[in-house]
Amino acid sequence: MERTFLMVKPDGVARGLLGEVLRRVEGKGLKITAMKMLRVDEPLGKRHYEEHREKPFFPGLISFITSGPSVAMVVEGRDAIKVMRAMIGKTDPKEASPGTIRGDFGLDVGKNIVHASDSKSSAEREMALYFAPEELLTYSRADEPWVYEE
Ligand code: IDP
Ligand code: MG
Repeated sequence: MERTFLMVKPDGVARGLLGEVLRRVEGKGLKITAMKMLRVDEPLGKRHYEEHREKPFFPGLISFITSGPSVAMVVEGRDAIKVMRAMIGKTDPKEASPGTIRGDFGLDVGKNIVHASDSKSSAEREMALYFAPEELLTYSRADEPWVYEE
């Protein structure tokens, strides 16, 4: 099993898309093993997006991510990183396929609703930014035998 970090960003929360995102994650068979609502502050936002520090959109990205509450999650399942990236769709919602979260609900790259880790190393880094190890819970979903072949 693999873990990834997923966040519904301030636009997703403000637009009432939290339930929609959770429904898709749960429906896929993925397991939410940690979740919290928080308002990302500037230091945390800058650490989260540190790889983009030199990009022209960085200041706008930081003011957006700190503009209201977000919901941070750890999502677990087989190939969770790749699966979750496929479910959110391309960064620019105009290019994201219909059926993906960004493709179904977004129009602008600066308001693309969700974040999901793009690799094992970013997943580890991002989970640690938002959650203490003891906040990651272990439990079984009743449908696991019907989601996985073995
Ligand atoms: P990702 O969220 O699909 O991993 P990244 O390239 O890592 O995409 O960019 C991080 C976030 O920065 C994007 O989700 C988006 O909110 C924002 N962003 C990326 N490129 C642009 C841009 O060209 N203009 C404005 N915002 C951008
Ligand atoms: Mg990224």
